[in-house]
Amino acid sequence: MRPTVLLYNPTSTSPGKQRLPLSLLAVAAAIADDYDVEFIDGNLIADPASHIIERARATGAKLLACTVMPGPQLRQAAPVCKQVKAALPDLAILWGGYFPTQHHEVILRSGYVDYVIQGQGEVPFRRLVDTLYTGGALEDVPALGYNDNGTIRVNPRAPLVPLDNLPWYPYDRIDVSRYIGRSYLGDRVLSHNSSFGCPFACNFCAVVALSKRRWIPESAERVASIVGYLQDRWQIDALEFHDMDFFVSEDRTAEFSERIAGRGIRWWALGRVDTLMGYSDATWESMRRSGVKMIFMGAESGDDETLKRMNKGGRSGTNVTLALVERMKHYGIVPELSFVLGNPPDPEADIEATIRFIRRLKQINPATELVLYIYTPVPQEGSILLDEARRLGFRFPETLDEWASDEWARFSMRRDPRTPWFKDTTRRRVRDFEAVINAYYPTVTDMRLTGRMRDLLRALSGWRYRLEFYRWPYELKALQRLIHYRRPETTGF
Ligand code: B12
Repeated sequence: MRPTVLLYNPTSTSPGKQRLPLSLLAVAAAIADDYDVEFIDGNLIADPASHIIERARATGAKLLACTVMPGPQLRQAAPVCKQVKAALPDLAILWGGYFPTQHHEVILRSGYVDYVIQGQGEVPFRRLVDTLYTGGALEDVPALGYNDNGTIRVNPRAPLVPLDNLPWYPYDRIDVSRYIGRSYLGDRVLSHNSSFGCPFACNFCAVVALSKRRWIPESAERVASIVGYLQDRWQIDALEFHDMDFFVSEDRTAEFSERIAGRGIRWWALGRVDTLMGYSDATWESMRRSGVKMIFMGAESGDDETLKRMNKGGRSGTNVTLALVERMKHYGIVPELSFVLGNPPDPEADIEATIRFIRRLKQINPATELVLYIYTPVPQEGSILLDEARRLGFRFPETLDEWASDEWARFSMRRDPRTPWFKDTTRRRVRDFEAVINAYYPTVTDMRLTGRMRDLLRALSGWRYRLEFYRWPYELKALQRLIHYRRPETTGF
């Protein structure tokens, strides 16, 4: 009998919206030839703690490996792991992913998580599993953090491994059909991750700690084979790519687009404004033919000075964003732009500049989707935004239980973070503006909005939009609630 490793994906979204647990599939691939891997998904079961305890007893598993991002996942992972540790003190608990990469110290001092792995997970995970199941020294496991009798140690990371050298995800070990979703992209939508990392160092972004400015892609050929496999096996008609930046290499994008054209797959991915603006017309034309429907990009701010302070890098600038939304209109591909609002020290000025900018964007390309986040600091060496935040009284929680509280889960959702420099009136200004602009330009991705509802929303909000009077939009909020308005920023990314 092969030894078992339990893999736990804490809940991250509302029921019915679950996505393939890509992070765990990626690390499971590194051991699946030699170990039994059992996935436990908090999005699919009501009481993960009891389930984990039952499965650990039944299989004799020595390790529970858990992926954790801040927000709802952390909120479930912490109490569940605490309960599991109390019941089964000998079951080792490992956390990997975004949260443990940024906040290892607080996790390893909690008393209920034994290990963390930081950054790219596959190779360190394989080494740790072999060490725990067959013997070896913890010091030899790259990127591993552990509590050595009160001293927190973190081993140096290994070089990143090219994704083509890693095995495909072990799709046969989970019930993939439970993750096939429906969205504006299609009726049978799955997700994939085709690269790791991002070469830039924006100082509000959590990716930097994870990949340290490297980007390693799967080849276009392999990505296209995976798309073909998912289509043949599960009849998907659409795919979300959850890469940190899908589009870093124009050659790869062009080749991938050529390879999947004609398959009838609609797709969505994330990229940078300046990179995509640098693409040739020929590549854009191939992308259009290949079925890309929408591209998510961080526009971040309507103010060039703020973009500099964010260390956005490259050729970013508000003019580039304006030019790109115009270009995408030509190709019929929807730009989905996210903004990080309310940066210290002057969140009000920053927000007003961005509101004016968004009005210009919508005038050029009304189909542009908006995702309005509020700045929440992430630990990053040399980040002037974090330094500024600290100066203004910001502190990260000092215990894991505090991180898992309602207050800090809200912080991580980036809609109402309650940071010291951010007044409630400013938050209301953002949400009021959002209600008005979303009514005036209803999102194309909301499948429940009929033409008549769109007309009604537009008619009701017209006077406010024209007069730039966004306050107290109670009538619009009520109507939006009534028709279950889809807000992309709360459903994902
Ligand atoms: C898919 C995704 C989701 C999915 C969840 C999927 C799931 N697991 O169930 C959904 C859409 C539900 C989601 C939700 C949220 N997300 Co999210 N999400 C992502 C996204 C786009 C991709 C993650 C992914 O699967 N990547 C593919 C895998 C293969 O890569 P990976 O996760 O990095 O895993 C590697 C390593 O990290 C490591 N690793 C990861 N886990 C583990 C576990 C172990 C045991 C080991 C050893 C290693 C390991 O090894 C892996 C392989 O190398 C990332 C952004 C990004 N592109 O990374 C944001 C991201 C992680 N999300 C983020 C956030 C904040 C959220 C939200 C909490 C808030 C929000 N508004 O977006 C929401 C919650 C919404 C809600 N209503 O509940 C932030 C985290 C920010 C931070 N400070 O750390 C990110 C980074 C987006 C961003 N740029 O800001 N998300």
